[in-house]
Amino acid sequence: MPRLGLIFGDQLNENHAVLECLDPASDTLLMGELTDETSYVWHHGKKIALIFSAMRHRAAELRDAGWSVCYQYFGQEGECRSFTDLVRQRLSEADHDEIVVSWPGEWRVLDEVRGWEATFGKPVTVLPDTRFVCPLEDFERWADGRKQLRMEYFYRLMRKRTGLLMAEGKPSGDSWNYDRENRKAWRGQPPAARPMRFSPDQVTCEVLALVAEKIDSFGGLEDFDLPVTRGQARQALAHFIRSALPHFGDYQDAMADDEDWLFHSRLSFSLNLGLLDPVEVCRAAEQALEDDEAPINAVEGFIRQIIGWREYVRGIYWLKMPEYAELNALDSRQPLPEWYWTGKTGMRCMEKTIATTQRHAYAHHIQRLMVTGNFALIFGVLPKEICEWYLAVYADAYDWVELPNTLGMVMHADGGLLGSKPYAASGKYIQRMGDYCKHCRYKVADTVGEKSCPFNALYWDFLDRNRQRLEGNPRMTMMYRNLERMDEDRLQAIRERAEWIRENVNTL
Ligand code: FAD
Ligand code: DLZ
Ligand code: SF4
Repeated sequence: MPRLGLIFGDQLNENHAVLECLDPASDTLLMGELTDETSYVWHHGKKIALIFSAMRHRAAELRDAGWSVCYQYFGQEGECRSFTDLVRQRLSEADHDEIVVSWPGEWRVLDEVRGWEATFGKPVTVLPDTRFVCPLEDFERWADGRKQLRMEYFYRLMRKRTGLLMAEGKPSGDSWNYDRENRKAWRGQPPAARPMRFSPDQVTCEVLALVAEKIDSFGGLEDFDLPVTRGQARQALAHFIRSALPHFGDYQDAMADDEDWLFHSRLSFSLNLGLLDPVEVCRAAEQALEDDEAPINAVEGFIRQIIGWREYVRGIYWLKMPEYAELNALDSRQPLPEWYWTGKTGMRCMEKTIATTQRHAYAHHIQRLMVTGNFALIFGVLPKEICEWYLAVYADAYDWVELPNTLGMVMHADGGLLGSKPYAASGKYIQRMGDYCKHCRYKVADTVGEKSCPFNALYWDFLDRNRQRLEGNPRMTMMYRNLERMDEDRLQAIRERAEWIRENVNTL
């Protein structure tokens, strides 16, 4: 009897395990645009449009390749809200003796899939998710018995496994990591790279109209320009390698008031939909090094983000879920300030980062980490609320990658499992790495007083409040030494300013 293969909307990869296991001559593929998936957070409209358009294009490609694809359009007749409803509906129309999926990108969905044998009385096979370099069992084996998990050591293993930037068993250039060279501020030169833009075709125009009309979503839909097929994603990759990679390393940590992308790749959208393969992306960067088109600090830095951080956060997610989502090691309890959703704040760095987010469903890593993330950390936002925000507003956001980055890397709510120290910083860091402060109503040089930069008092207050938890961390010794030098009157004034900010945060 024929089998049923469910393709999740973010698993559009050509090497999908279900496609390798099923037979187009006898089996059916199932895909669906589902109300529950569009509403479990208040997603950005461009994120939903991207996923729907990419799904529709992929379904057409699969049909062209000879597959029978059963595709549920959003709002199509029938009460089909969830993946479970989708499978139930299909089984009511045709008989299948087995359901086959690939490991989903969210624990929530895996939990749902695990109930299907009982619900439908059919065997359910969960195949590996082939969008990643490191199988989950290998990550578990690597993590097993280690006192401390550190990305750097995992990354070296991935370098050896893939052979990327390796020469005769040694790292190319004799160093594993060139991060020290990647911390320049950007002062307008070289000109920022322009990402490749794709005009919406008819399919994308239809989903944009659908989202505008039928789905309550965050952010704007104007100027949608994202790649929605593998062909377009490959063009975007080639464009990035040519135009931005050479400077990616130097300005990786930079921020700029009037530049949304700088030298970032904007490839996370396509990588996380399976339109690009991580190793293919890294090989393209490696080739640029071999061709003398990009320096090693850029190429190594870029590859580290993909086979290092991206694989590492996914490994941590599956190693620790579902308990991970509940952690709150710093006991952060503040509600998320309202202007995270509206962008209406006088703090220029926040206003600009949120405006970029509203416009593009994108902000680059340093904006996510050191602006919106840093504020949430030092202000003490409840992890659940800030995680929900990040999961909603970015078009590359899925639980496997958003949660460890937000809860672990930004909020330190896992007590240091993912990263060795919280990335807490005052306004001085934001000033050093960009030019927002020049345009801000607050004074970055001041720590107390009505006009003082809110990041400053919150930063010292964060260190003070978390002294017991963080003081012993060797990577924070300098920070605590500076706090120690502060006299009690000054510290008291800072505490009062921080308290005022907490009580009046929505007016900032
Ligand atoms: P580039 O700067 O060009 O980097 C190249 C690639 O490296 C990215 O496309 C991405 O695939 C990978 N990468 C870089 N850093 C990370 C990282 N920390 N974790 C995983 N992959 C990484 N990334 C997501 O893909 N989805 C998310 O939901 C997401 N949420 C984040 C939340 C917070 C609080 C923070 C601090 C980071 C988050 N990131 C997330 C990581 C990173 O910010 C984005 O991957 C990156 O900004 C995407 O833009 P880009 O493609 O231009 O990246
Ligand atoms: C994020 C998302 C959205 C908005 N919509 C859909 C959808 O309609 N259909 C679908 O199959 N997937 C969607 N997704 C992605 C899922 O939420 C989920 O992250 C993955 O399918 C799990 O791999
Ligand atoms: Fe941000 Fe403070 Fe600088 Fe204003 S002064 S842009 S709030 S860091």
